[in-house]
Amino acid sequence: MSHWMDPVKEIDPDVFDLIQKEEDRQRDSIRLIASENYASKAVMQATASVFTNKYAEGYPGKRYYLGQEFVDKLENLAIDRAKDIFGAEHANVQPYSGSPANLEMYYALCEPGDTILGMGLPHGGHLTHGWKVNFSGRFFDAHQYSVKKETERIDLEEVRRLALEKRPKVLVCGASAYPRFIPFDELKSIADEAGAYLVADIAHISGLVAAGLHPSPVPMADVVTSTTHKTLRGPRGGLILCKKKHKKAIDRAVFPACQGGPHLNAVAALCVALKEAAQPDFLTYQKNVLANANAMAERFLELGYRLVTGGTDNHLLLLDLTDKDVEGKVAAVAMEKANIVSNANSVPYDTRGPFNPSGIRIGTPAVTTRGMGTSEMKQIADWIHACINVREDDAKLSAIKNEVVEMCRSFGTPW
Ligand code: DSN
Repeated sequence: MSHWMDPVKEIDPDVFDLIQKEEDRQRDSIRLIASENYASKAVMQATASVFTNKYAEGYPGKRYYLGQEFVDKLENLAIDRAKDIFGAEHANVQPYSGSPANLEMYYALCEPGDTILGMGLPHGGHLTHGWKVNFSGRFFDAHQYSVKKETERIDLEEVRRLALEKRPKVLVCGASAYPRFIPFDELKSIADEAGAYLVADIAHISGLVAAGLHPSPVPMADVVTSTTHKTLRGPRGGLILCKKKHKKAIDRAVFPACQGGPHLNAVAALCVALKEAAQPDFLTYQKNVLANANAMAERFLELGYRLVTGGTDNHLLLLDLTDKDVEGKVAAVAMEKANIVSNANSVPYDTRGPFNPSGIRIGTPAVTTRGMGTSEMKQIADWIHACINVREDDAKLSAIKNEVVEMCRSFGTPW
């Protein structure tokens, strides 16, 4: 039987073998990593297009090499679609991914050594929001805010106190493991009071924002950064949106300051993804992402689990296993033996360390793309509960895996 990767098979059977095994893994497992998804075949094929062969340092109409007739049209199309869908004044579609996009944002807005303020990694923030082992924690005077112990919601009083005390150049918001809406309006007021730029990293929620199901920071933030492959369901890549007044600084920061030639194959695929995101069924998809996260949260609560913040407003939930006498990693490894793939994650004020945290982060973007609905979510929560209970019994985990594979296959191939 022919396979869409047959040319790879012919040239490099080793890589083909790994591609096929990864296809099988992605088809036969329940993928709950909140930052992952299944891009459409159209997106994947655009990623594999001849645009991978072209260099295009610069911007449309102002390149260093020739042969840019179609590249310029492509990049302008991506810029226009990104501006349209997010209602942004300017878009730069060249960032290689989310971390480079954040590096470029700091480059545009700050000088080395400037003060920045972001949410701490153990409280749901991201490495690039000023965490000490990251460039953002090393090259800037970085301070971190937290969530409130009692509510596990962003501690706006602490944000305000730190902002007024430290006077950051940039106040960064957005998260990798925060199950609630980000209060952009309140953060904007604090940024204004402290004289800081407000930056929103919407990598996780950009699909929800594009669909209008999560408040958008675009109207009030100076700069908005994102990846393109999470809820947005595009190719691996990054995106920066900003106010017109930051256009020049952002564009210069991306090229030539931090990057060389853009990955035009990724830009082509982003174009396709943004077109998909403008279709009515994208809104339905994002609504289902939320309904599925809610259904799973409800079932976990029925099963006696504690969820960080008690539930979810978005595509993810954080299961706190502190009082279950099982470590997050042990639970995640047991789940993987049953083909349920997630990641162990710190919970706020975790009593265990970052390599052995107390939580499991669960996201619904990928399973929703496969067409799974709220009844499957309840079944998945039951399987996770069972995996945790039989975590030391490989035979029982293997029996759950058989059921998981059967359910996954009943939803067909996701590409
Ligand atoms: N790795 C991403 C996530 O899982 O949230 C963040 O960069």
